[in-house]
Amino acid sequence: MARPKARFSRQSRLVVVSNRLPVTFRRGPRGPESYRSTGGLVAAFEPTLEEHGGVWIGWPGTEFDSEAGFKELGDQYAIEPVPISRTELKRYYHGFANRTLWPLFHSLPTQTVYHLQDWQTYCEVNERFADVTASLTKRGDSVWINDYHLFLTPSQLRERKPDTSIGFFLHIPFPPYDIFRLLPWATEVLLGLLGSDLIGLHVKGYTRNFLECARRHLGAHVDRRRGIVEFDGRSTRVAAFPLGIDFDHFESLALSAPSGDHPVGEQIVLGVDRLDYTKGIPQRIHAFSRLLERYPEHRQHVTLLQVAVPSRSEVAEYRQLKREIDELVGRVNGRFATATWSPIRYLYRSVPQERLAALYRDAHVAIVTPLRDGMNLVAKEYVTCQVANPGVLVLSMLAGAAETMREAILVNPYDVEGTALALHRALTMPWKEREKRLDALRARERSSNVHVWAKSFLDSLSGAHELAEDLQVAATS
Ligand code: ADQ
Repeated sequence: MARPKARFSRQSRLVVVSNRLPVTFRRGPRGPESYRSTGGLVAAFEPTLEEHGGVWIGWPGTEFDSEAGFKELGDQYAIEPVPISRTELKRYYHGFANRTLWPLFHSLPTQTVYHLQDWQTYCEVNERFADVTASLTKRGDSVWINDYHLFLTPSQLRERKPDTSIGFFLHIPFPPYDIFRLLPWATEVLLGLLGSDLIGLHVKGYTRNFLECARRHLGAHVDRRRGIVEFDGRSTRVAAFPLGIDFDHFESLALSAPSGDHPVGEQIVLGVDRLDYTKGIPQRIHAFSRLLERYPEHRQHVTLLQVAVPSRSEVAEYRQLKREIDELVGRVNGRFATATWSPIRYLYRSVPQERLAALYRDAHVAIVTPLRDGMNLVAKEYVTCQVANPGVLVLSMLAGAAETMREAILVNPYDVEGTALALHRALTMPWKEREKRLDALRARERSSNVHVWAKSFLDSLSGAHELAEDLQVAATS
C-alpha cells in the first residue's frame, strides 16, 4: 500500500544552518551591539522556528569574537554562533566561497581562482559547523543547511549523527557538468552534498545539472524522473523549490510608503542590486545608453535609477567593478545630460525596505538583467510592489526567476541592442498589456510565496528522510 505523503511533524524542531546568523554583532562604544537582519531567509525560517522551536546556527559577523550577549537574543528560538577567525574568514569566505565557488557556479570560469589553502580552510570551517550542529541536534529534529558556503557540512554531520533528517538548499545556480568539473575538488563537493536526504535547488534546470554531475562525475545511480541519486548505499532526493518572497509584507509596505520626489512626467527605469559582477550592471548601463542613442524621444523623459548596495568590497574583483561602474555612469551622463536632466541617477548604498518598496512602486520599468542568478528576488519584489500604475519587468533569461516569470519581457543581458529594444518596448507598452502581464506575475508571487516554499521543502524533507532510511534498512537486511 502506498504510504501517505510525509509531512513536517508538529513535534520536529527545526535546526537552521547558514553562513550568517539572522543577527549581526558589532563592537559598540558600550559593548557588543546586535542588529537583526530583515532578509528573505529570516522571513522564510522565522515563522517555522517560532512555531516548532529550534535553533539557528551561523557566523555572527566580522567584528565579533566573544560569545557574550548571544544567548538572550533568541526569543522564540535559540541562536548559536560559530566562531571564525580573521584568517579563516579570508580563506574560507572571501577566498573559497566567494572567489572560487561563486564565480564558477555562475558559469564564469575565467573569474575563478583555485587555491589549495583556501580549500583546506573551507573544509575545516565546514567541519566546525558540523560539530556545532551535531552538538545541538536532538532526536527527531530536522536540519536545514543553506548555501554554497557549507557544501561539505551535510556529510560531515551525517558521520556524526547518522539518523538525522538533513536537508540542503542551494541559493545560487548549480552549473552544467562541463563547468562543474573544472573544480579540482568536484568529487568532494558532490560527496559532501550527498550526505543530505534532500537537496533543493531553485529551478528544474539546476536539478538536471546536479543529477548529471552525480551520474557522470561519481558514477552514481540516478533516477532522473523521480529525482533520486543512489550512491554508496544511501539515497538523496533532488528537487526544485522556487523561492518566493513575503508577498503580504512587501505589498503592504508599497501601499503605505510615502511617494518619492520624482519630477512630474519623468519615467523611471529602476535597477536594484548588490554590487556584484554577476548582476550585469555595466551591460545594463550600455543598453540604457544605446536606448537613448537609438530612440532619442526618451531623452529628457526617462531616467535610469540604479541602486547598488555595497557588497564584498574585501574582494579585489568587486572593487574593480565599482570603479568601472563609476566611470561608465560618468561617461553616459557626460554624453547625454542637459542643464535640467541627467540620464542616470546612481545610489551606491543600502536603502531601507520601506523606501525600496516606494521605489519599486513608482518605477515604470524594472531592469533586472543578471548575467546569471540563482533566482533573483528583486524581480519578485518589484511586481509585488506594483500596486498603482502597472509597470513592466525586463528580466534576464539567465536568472532562475525567468523560469516562472514568463510574462516579463525576457532578454539576453549580453545583447546590448536587444536589451535597448526591450526597454523601448517596455516604456511604450499600452496600459492594457502592462496590466495583463502584471496581474499574472503578481498572482503567481502571491501564491508561491516564501511561506509556501519553506513548508513544501520541509514536507519533502520528511518524505526524503523516510525513503533514505527505507533504502538503508533494505541494503543491510
Ligand atoms: P542575492 O545575490 O543577494 O541573493 P537577490 O535574490 O536579488 O540576490 O536578493 C537581493 C536582496 O537584497 C533583495 O531582497 C533586495 O531587496 C535586497 N537589496 C538589493 N539591493 C538593495 C539596496 N540597495 N538596498 C537595500 N536592499 C537591497 C542570492 C542569490 C539569488 C537568490 C537569493 C535567494 O544570488 O539568486 O535569489 O540568494 O535565494
